[in-house]
Amino acid sequence: MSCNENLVRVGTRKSPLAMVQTNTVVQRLQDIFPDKEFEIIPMSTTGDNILDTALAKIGEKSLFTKELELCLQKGEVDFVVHSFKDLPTTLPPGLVIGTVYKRDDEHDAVVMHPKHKGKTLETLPKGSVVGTSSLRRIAQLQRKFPHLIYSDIRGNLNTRFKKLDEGDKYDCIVLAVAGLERMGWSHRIDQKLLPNTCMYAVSQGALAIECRGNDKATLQMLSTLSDYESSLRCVAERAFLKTLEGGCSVPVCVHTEIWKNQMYIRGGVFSLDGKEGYVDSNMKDLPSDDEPPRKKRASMREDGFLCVVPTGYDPEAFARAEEAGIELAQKIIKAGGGEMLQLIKAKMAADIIAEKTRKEALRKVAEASTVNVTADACC
Ligand code: DPM
Repeated sequence: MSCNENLVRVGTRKSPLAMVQTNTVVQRLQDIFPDKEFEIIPMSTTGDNILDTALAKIGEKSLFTKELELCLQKGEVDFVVHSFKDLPTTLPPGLVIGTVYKRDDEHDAVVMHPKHKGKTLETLPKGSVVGTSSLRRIAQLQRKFPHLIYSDIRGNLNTRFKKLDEGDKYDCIVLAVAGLERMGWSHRIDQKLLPNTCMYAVSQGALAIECRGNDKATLQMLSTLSDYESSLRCVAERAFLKTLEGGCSVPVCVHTEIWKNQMYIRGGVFSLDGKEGYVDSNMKDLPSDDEPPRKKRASMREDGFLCVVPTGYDPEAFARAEEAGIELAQKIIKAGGGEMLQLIKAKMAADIIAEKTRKEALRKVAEASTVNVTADACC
């Protein structure tokens, strides 16, 4: 905490989408706590700086979050606002998700090049190019739309729109509806992809607010924003991902709903070429008021509920959501997904090493040519 008791410092990425998200959260808090003063501190992250490499080949889990988390651990900021889907399932020691902010539309959407306005993935001509660097989207869409070509696209949302509209490389791009809506670009959505076509990413559309686990004042302030259904769905989805991935990014997709008092989760994992895949579902009763009295759960594990603090809610509901996700992952692993995941992890590790070797070679070539230039200049 700073010397000014009323000052709250908020960390965020610098990208326009991250700034919009952080401003929304800060505005809500400012309305609830008019005496507080909020200072927003924007930062660049590794993911923002490396633009020439596909995300999966960078080989770093906390691409969009590491620098922000360091500031949080050092006490330079009081909380950080993240797109929840960019946050790894394991947090650094001492950090927690103080609040899951109400989830926006969790689906993906197709944005067409202006020349294809009104078309859908079904009606795009054969050989049209779909821009996305999400292995999850490629794996699912390739199966449904084998007549299309899938090509990597990087950069923030603004850059991607520019690449789509001003070039002739891409016929359409696929993006999260939530990001498009927050940026005021809903009018560019040509097709929304529902889970029967393309299941979404774990915690897509939700915002996570991360803070220090021992910072009671911040936790209390953040608890005013938390959303029960969004929290439970994200806990179930993240438990599913964590059980599957074991420390490596793999193409995983999900679909969750809470009906009456039941948690429903469907999810899948795909091979990198999208040819092999395992999809299954699970249901779990959530605690209800008329339930017979039960024993309290034994003490909470350090990373219980995927580091989401259940402030104000029944922790039993969080525990059951977590179990729903873990059980689904175990079903999929047992059905054969486990072996496929081992292969994916080996392939990804090899790709990461190859990419590092390529960059190192390029660096050496660049170094050698600088040396030559200097030598020439001497002569
Ligand atoms: C992650 C993925 C992407 C982002 C992978 C995935 C998309 C990468 C790409 C984990 N993070 O979804 O399978 O399209 O090349 C990201 C976006 C948002 C948060 C943008 C987007 C905004 C929506 C939200 C990037 N992270 O997916 O269009 O709050 O969920």
